[in-house]
Amino acid sequence: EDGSQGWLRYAPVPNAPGPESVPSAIIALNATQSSPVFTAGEELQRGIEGILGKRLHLSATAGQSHSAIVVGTVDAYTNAYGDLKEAEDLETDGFFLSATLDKVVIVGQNERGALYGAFEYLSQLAQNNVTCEPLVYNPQAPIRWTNEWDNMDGSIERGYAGPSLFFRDGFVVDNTTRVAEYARLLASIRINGMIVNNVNANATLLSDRNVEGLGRLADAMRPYGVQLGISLNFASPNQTLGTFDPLDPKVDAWWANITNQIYNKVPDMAGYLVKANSEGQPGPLTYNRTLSDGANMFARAVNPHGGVVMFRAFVYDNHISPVNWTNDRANAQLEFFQHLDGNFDDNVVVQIKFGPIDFQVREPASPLFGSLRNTSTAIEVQITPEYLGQNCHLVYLAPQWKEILEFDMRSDNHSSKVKDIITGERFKRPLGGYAGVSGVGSNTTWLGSHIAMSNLYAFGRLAWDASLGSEAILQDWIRLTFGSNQDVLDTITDMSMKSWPAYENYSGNLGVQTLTDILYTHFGPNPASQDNNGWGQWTRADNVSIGMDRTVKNGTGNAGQYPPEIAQIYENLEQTPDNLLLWFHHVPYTQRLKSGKTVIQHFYDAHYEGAATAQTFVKQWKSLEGKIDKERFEHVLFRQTFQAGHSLVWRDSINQFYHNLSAIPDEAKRVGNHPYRIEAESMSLDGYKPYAVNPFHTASGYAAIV
Ligand code: BDP
Repeated sequence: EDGSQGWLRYAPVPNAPGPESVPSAIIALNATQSSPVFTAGEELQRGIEGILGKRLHLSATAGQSHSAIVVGTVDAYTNAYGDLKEAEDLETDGFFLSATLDKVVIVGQNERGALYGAFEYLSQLAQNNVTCEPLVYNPQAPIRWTNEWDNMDGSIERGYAGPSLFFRDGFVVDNTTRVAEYARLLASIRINGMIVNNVNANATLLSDRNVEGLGRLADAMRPYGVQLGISLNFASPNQTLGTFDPLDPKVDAWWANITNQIYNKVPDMAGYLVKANSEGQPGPLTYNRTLSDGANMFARAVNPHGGVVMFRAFVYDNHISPVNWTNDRANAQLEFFQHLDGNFDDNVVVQIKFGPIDFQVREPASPLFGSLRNTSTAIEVQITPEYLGQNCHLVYLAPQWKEILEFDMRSDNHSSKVKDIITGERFKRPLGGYAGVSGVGSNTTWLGSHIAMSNLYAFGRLAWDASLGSEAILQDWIRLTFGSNQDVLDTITDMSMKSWPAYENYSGNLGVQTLTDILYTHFGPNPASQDNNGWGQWTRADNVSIGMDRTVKNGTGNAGQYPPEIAQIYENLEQTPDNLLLWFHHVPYTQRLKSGKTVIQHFYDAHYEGAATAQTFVKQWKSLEGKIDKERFEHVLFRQTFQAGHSLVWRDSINQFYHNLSAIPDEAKRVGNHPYRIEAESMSLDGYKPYAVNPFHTASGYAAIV
């Protein structure tokens, strides 16, 4: 069990009804190999053989549907078998599934939908839970894409699972076997698009050889209905034209031309993703053009081909002065985008990170969701936990995403949940959806950790249906990944559901941000780096008080960027929920929370609680020995042991840092008091010497040994 099959293992199911519980043949109503319906037929054959040990006869001929599993599009099905009344309820990518003992009907609105239906049926079989009732399944959002941050040299930005599946040494790879396997996993969770290269994009992607290569990647993904898209470097035409001004007709023509060339090789390309004027990347502001001028230039180029432009709202200057207390990076998105609402072409979607800063352990929903009414939007989340332990810690993220998706912006004093805004429903937009930064690499586990795959799985499930519960999604994933042993199910559920709160407890509390090293690694504690940096990720901690004052009254005004009902809550110290207190307010360490504790005592206690929870994960996991295959058991145990240790480093360094800063003792007298502990540098060990660690608080006694 090396993880390469993810949740599509098709392992035999104990106590499953016998092979007689499925029909004896499969009819897949399309014989073309690159068609998702053809894939669906093969997948059904493979899956049923694995789960029930029975190899079904597979054909593309619309024979006798009795005693068969029939899979196809509405058109193919009705041609062969006559009308299907549920067909009229199907939306793009949707499917109808009806499973009885002697006949299974899987009909997709399109080819992709048919494949989704096959995967759904297999998932139900693998969980021994086939739904008897015929049902129509439709997606809530049209855009359900992953964003791969893969670089042309084969490295992956914020990826923790080895080199890229797509690129190597500046070029698209030749062997696309694992690209197809990845597309298979994505299709099973109904992801329909994939941006294959980093948002910090390189113009060399557009060379003839690489455009040819993109065609190869798309060919590998097409049988799974996953459309390829690419990130663009805004300044790409500069080398040839000496300019990249989006209003220069020459530049426009350059993009139209290269776009035509790409569509020549990838006729079904999903579209472009653009990071402009952000963290040193070029963009339209370089020429005093607006961001919408920039976005629309690409929109014009892809429009004739039916493509979409995802234009990122993550626009900010990463050299802002920490000295000026009215500066606030959290304000940037609204400042850059609000006045452009309505100026974007119809095939542009503004892609907004879930919070106003950058994937922190706790952020409020980005206020931009509530204020763009005439622009299509998508939410961007990170499946790769850049600030959340980088897959060396277990952090199940669906509960965090759900909090944002369920958040009600109260735009115009009406229900305006983020999940209804991004589907286009709330503001009646034609497009919208989800982008998940995946971090998948060539490691057999895909993400570098078996147990982190719940996040990739949950992303797809929520992008299809945001009303699903985090725990229900998780349990489907556990059953598919580890089997249906009750102890395994209960234990992994318990660990995973406790994991985000635990991480928040031992990292940054009360909305203060994650408190990782901010300058580059984003891993491990470094609260000192959270101030005086140009990145605008500040805690404003001094020796009496902490937190960013984002009120309109005294602070940066960020609270006022929300629609009035929400603005009033965040403006007001008493009404702001404790878990966002320091996001919106600057308060003394002695400020009382709603719980009655002071801010500083909450910090101390939470760090002890969070680290204590991480210790229990090791014991919990060990209790599964023998109930999970050895390979995955050992691998996860290693990671959990690391997390347990690292959570102590987190606990002590954060507590010690604020203890030093505030000089307020811990009521329970734990902080700075570890009589049982012997520092490594106080021991003698041949061949090693003490080494002063930077940042100092990443080692309990300021030193490590090397
Ligand atoms: C930050 C990452 C950086 C990305 C950037 C982005 O640290 O690597 O390039 O976001 O999203 O979180 O563009």
